[in-house]
Amino acid sequence: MASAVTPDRFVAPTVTATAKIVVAGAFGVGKTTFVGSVSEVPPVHMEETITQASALVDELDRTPEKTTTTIGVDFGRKHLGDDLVLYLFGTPGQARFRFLWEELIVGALGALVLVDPRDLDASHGILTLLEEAEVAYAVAVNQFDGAPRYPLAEVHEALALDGHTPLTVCDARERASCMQALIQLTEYLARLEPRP
Ligand SMILES: Nc1nc2c(ncn2[C@@H]2O[C@H](COP(=O)(O)OP(=O)(O)O)[C@@H](O)[C@H]2O)c(=O)[nH]1
Ligand SMILES: [Mg+2]
Repeated sequence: MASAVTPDRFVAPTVTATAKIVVAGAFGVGKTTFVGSVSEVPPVHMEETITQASALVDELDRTPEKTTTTIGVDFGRKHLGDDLVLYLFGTPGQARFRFLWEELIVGALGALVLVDPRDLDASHGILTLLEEAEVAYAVAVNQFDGAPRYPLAEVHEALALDGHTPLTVCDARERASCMQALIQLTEYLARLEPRP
């Protein structure tokens, strides 16, 4: 993207539209990592060290390397082309933070739902919430090292996605694949009826 303005500081003057995008998903699926990979501003994270009490309710066995759990939101920003800026908001996945992400999805153009192939079932709650709130979404499988590689058709079926819901694979640590997932979501949202 050619711009006279440094995108890490300012939004380019060519920008004519902004969109709020929610990066959603269950605990430990890679939301904070994803926002950090794509954001052109230092991502804002509100993290709190996992406590003994949280260890009882969060599923930590599959993410032993994870030492913090998000209690607030992740925030990032990314230009797409010259004219569009995405504002990314990561939502905490734990059910007890549902009140927070019900607030966060207000005004969102759409959501990218990250799923962990090792626990597809953990995503049903988030998908249901987005459907109830009528927030359009795409899904990206965050392909963790050593996790099973399911054919996308199987993931589509396991998550009971609608036929038109975009589904892709990414590595939340790797910018290019995250961008591909974001672009796929944005193109999908652009094809849907324009919102007021
Ligand atoms: N191997 C691998 N690890 C990842 C990937 N994405 C995230 N992680 C790690 O998984 C843990 C959970 O990620 P995090 O972004 O904090 O998840 P969140 O709870 O959804 O925000 C962290 O230790 C990440 O470094 C990935 O694509 N591959
Ligand atoms: Mg997080």
